[in-house]
Amino acid sequence: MNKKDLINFEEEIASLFNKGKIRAPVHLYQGNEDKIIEIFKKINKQDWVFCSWRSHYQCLLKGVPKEEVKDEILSGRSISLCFPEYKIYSSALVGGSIPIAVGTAMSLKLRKEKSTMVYCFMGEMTSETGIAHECIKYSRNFDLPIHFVIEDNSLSVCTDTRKTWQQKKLSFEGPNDKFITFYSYKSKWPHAGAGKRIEF
Ligand SMILES: Cc1ncc(C[n+]2csc(CCOP(=O)(O)OP(=O)(O)O)c2C)c(N)n1
Repeated sequence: MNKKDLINFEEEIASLFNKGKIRAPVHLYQGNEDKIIEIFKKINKQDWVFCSWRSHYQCLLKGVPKEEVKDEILSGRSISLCFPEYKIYSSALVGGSIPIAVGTAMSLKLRKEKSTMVYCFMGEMTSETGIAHECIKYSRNFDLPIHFVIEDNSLSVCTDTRKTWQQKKLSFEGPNDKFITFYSYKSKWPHAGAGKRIEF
């Protein structure tokens, strides 16, 4: 899957959604293709990937066939795409997948499965929650095989995350390290929907 394939996939889903063919929420990506492709260069087949409500790109880059991802979206499951056979899991709850990702990393460490990593994606508002702070602190202190990817589109639905917290620089913004990748992007899509039928 290259940049063009990713963009075309989301455009097709947007058009199906706007035509009323998808009768459940969709959360689309746009503008972060180069960054997410770069991250996935390090993610191997045996690694686990945990996501939120916006996960089409992760599923495609983890190797789930395009048609399988599309079928699940058409069935109304875009918001919580799970493909256990491809080791990818999503939750529509803010913070919902983070402790599960940490538990998976703990299990890998206890079982000494050294060749497998966990990657946990979240938005920048999610990264400011208590659950994210605790999970990241625990993972660092116990040196778990997990890497957190924080994707900053500057908004929590329609609210400015930095204004909400009176914080010019967010908690995990800064130099990336062994445990954190923080990157910023700007999308053309609304938080949910595709700009016509239902959006917010
Ligand atoms: C427990 C819970 N509370 C509230 C929501 C509603 N909600 C969905 S996305 C979101 C904002 C998340 O912002 P961010 O983490 O920055 O992710 P983004 O969608 O901007 O990538 C909220 C509050 C939810 N899904 N789960």
